[in-house]
Amino acid sequence: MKTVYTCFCTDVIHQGHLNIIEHAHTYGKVVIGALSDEALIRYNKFPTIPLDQRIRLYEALDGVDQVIVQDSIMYDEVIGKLHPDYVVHGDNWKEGPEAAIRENVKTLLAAYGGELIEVPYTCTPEVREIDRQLKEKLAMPEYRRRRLKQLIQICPIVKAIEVHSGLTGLIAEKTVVEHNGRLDQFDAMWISSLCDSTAKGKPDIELVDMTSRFRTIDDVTEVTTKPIIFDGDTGGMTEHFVYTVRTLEKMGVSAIIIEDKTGLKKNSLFGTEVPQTQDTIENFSAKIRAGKKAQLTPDFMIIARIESLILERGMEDALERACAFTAAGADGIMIHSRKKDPAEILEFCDRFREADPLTPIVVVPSSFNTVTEDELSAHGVNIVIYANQLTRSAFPAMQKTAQDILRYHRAKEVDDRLMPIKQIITLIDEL
Ligand code: SPV
Ligand code: MG
Repeated sequence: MKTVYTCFCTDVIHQGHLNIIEHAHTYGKVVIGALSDEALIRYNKFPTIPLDQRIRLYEALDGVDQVIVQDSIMYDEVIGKLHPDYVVHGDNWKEGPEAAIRENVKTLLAAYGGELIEVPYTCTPEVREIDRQLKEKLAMPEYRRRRLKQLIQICPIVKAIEVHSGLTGLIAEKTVVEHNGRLDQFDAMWISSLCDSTAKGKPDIELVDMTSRFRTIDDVTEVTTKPIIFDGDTGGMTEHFVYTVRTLEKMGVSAIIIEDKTGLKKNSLFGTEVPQTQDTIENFSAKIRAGKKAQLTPDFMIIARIESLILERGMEDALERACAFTAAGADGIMIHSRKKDPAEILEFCDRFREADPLTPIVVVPSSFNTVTEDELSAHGVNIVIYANQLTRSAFPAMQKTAQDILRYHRAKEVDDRLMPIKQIITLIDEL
């Protein structure tokens, strides 16, 4: 009896999967791989049901002889263990990042004479409708809100990228790359006060009001499913902050980060070059407590951001605040620095982790950008936020295009570096 292997990364079985099983069954004993949660996430497919339920779902299908877990999107381990005579897959993986998985399977099979069988991908209106419904479900506030806490449990480090519009939201939602045999994508989105304000041509001083910030969130949630971390600046007056928490929660936002500053807020990356006042531990703790009391679901997170290193108040002050804010109910601590060297951030993380092994730590490596995700994770960091890189890459590109059109009195000279017209008119999917 020959062994036929196929890997499933779905929560819903449709005709396409049944076709694959039927086809596989004609070759021998059918073994299905259930892709693990961590691998599914890296592959940009967030699981809506737990792994054990997915396994039971696959086991119940006619023609399936065995279900095993596949821990990685690449097949090295599973093929090494199982040595299937055949691997069956839909033929829709010949382009884009998935092509690397196909190459991986072909190489592994070739080493011992196994065979890859590709069946035509089923693209009926029913299959498309199921995919659409699944996506809509993930975008609903209840699902989206709780997703950040789920990711913190599953991922070694949660990666968030700044977004400030529907378009940047789509980049965060859809960008997947293959690099060194791994697929990767962003797990979450950061609605930065700096970039949200900059996109509106305003300074980052809490001038863009909450109603306008909420509109940005609406634009992003309309076209995405990934969880949102909202930059709440100082959180404003406690009496206002409690309403902000309720509204964000209702919108499906997963977390707000508020910084322990008071008075006119300036961007942290100015450091001590401009006057900035840190709030007292007592006042800021009271704000956190009020926010926690106001929230209605267990999913929403209030994360306290500590500005002691930015304002050069020292490591001891930062650690004292971290413990106090956690005791006041903060669901996470963000520690910020504007030094190029990550040393003080890593020292904070190590020392906070000695005192508190669990409370999630968030960092924003804009200045200390040499540090890698693996290093941060090894020091106990749970969330890394790439806070402004999309805006900082787009602005110089747009500015140069504007300058060159003025310089040459036509657009021909800039055309080579532009997205083709065909691509821009088809970039946004229609329903
Ligand atoms: C933001 O992105 O708005 C932030 C991070 O608050 S920073 O700009 O580094 O202060
Ligand atoms: Mg900010």
